[in-house]
Order: sequence, then C-alpha cells, then structure tokens
Amino acid sequence: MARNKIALIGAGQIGGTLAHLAGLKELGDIVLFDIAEGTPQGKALDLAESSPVDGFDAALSGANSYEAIAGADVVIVTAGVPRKPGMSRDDLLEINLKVMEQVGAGIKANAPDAFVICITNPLDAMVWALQKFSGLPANKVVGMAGVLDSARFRYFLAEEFNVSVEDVTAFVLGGHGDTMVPLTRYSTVAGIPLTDLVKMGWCTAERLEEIVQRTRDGGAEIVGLLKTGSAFYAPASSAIAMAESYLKDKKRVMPCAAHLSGQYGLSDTYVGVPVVIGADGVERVIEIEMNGDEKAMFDKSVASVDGLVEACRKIQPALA
Ligand code: A3D
Repeated sequence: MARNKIALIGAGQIGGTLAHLAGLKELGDIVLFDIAEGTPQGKALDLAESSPVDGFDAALSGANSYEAIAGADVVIVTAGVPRKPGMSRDDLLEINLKVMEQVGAGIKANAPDAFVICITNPLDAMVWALQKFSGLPANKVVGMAGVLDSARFRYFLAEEFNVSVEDVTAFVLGGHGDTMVPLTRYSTVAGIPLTDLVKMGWCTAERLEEIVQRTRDGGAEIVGLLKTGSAFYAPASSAIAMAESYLKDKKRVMPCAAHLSGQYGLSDTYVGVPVVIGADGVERVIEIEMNGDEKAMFDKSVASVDGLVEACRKIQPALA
C-alpha cells in the first residue's frame, strides 16, 4: 500500500513542526510548500536528515509551486502572517484573506480530494473563506482551534489539581478568539465534572474562573513571552491529532471549527463545536445542550465570528 501524502501549505514555525511530527509518527510522505524560496526545501532536507536518527521512513520535500501538492490526502494550511504583541487575531484578516484565496485555488487545482485543516488566523473566518475559495465539500474542510484551546485548558487544570493531563478532559466551544467558551460543566477529571470538583473543595469557583480566563488568553500569553510570532508546538500537535483521526479513521470526538448547516440554529458559518473526524472527514456535528449562561457566551462568540465573516465578504465580494 502506498504511503499517504501530507501537504503543508506554509513552512513557517507551525509548518516545520507539523512536518517533524508527521515524520515521527510516520503518517506519510510530506511536502512543505511556501512562497519563501529555500525555506520549505531547507526544512524538508533538515528533517529528512533527522529520519535515520529517529528511525522513520518518509519522503520529505520542499516546493514553491502548487503542483507539488498534487494528490495530497491531507492538506494543513498555516500560510499567512502570525500575531505580534499587541495585535489581535482579527488584525490579520485582510492580509490572510488574500493568502486564503491563493491557497484555495492551489488546493482546488491540485488536491481536490484532500482533507483540509486550516490553522491560519483569524481562524473561523479564514476556514470559512478557504472552503469557499477551494470549492471542496464542507465536510472536508475544517479549522483547528478547539483541540488547542481545550489542550490549554486541560494543562492548566492538571497543573492546578496536580493530576495527570491524561485524566483531564475539557471542552472549549465557539470561535477561536477572546470570546471562546470553555465549558466547565462538560470538562472533567476522570469523568467528574469541574462543577462537582468545586463542590468537593478541589478549588474555588473564583479560581476556576481565573483558569478559564487564562485559557481564553492562552494564545496572547505565548505571544507576549515569545515577542516574535505566536505559539507553534501545541498548535501543530493539535492539527496532527486531527489529521491522524482522518487518516486512520479513528472517529475521534474533537472540538473543531466545522461548517454548520442548521446545527445550533446556524447556517453557512464555521464555529467551534464537537465533531467526529473519520475517513469521511467531519462525519458528524454533535449538538450539545447548553444552559442559559453557556448559550449566552456561545451566542456572543458566534456574533464575533459573524462580524469577521461579514468583513471578509466586504473585502472579497466573490465570497458573498
Ligand atoms: P510563520 O512562522 O510566519 O509561518 C507562516 C508561513 O506562511 C511563512 O513561512 C510565510 O512565508 C508563509 N506564507 C505567507 N504568505 C504565503 C502564501 N501566500 N502562500 C504560502 N505561504 C505563505 O507563522 P506560524 O507558522 O507561527 O503561524 C501560521 C498561522 O497560524 C498564523 O496565521 C497564526 O496566526 C496562526 N495560528 C493559529 C492558531 C490557532 O489556534 C488557530 C495558533 C497559532 C497560530
């Protein structure tokens, strides 16, 4: 059986880390694409030279032409610009929308059967635009944000409770932005909801709220520390988990920015919700019950995504 082919559009910080992880996990052959000449080729060669040491077999190559991604099974998109300190994700909209137009055309022409994972910010609006520009079916185009936001929440909770990260499950819904919705009722330590843990005295409601807020600000915290660029290790791990679920038909349940067509009372939008990822891409959108407070937070988050999508439509009328 031939190896799978994974195309990474954007060979920057996240792109390089994605290639490394995909190699270490032997997910398939890897093509790095970037407009910067030499960068994808250099990273591909450097990583290929690590393969004898780590013992993985994968063909790694770099390219500046979209033909190189032909026939890819998975395409992960990080092309664009990241945040600098003081910038919000939304400040990136105009420049990254133009990038999505080029990337969408490249995927449409060369890898129309791929499962596409978008990471470029502002995430929910960019994945929405990428699906339109590429013309791929909506179940094959998905955005990575919820897995990362939930991982941050899980890590902070595990640290707080002094328990293994493996036993903490957490749920973050809504848009990937300051209005994201970490759901404490659906987040657990070994199945015990956080709301019960507060009653059991593991932490106060105030402390839990601080952790929720730190999760919302998780991306900015890293941007502030790094000063140049944004997080890349955890975003890459998150997207690789999604790619693996697709390639191995694992049917994992993950929070992702998914296309909604009626679910949650929304249509023609992308927003973070729990989905099942398997061989057919996004195989199911799970509609969970929300209480009044949760619904209010979710609606606020959706409104902020709607604003970004509207801005995209204004800049690029072809998207309307
Ligand atoms: P960076 O290291 O700058 O890499 C981006 C790469 O894109 C660079 O190598 C550029 O040369 C390349 N590029 C720019 N324009 C094009 C183009 N038109 N075609 C192809 N390649 C192009 O950034 P990064 O890897 O740190 O981040 C990439 C994106 O991910 C940014 O938009 C970040 O904001 C975003 N990001 C999202 C999350 C989420 O959770 C959604 C987390 C972290 C970063």
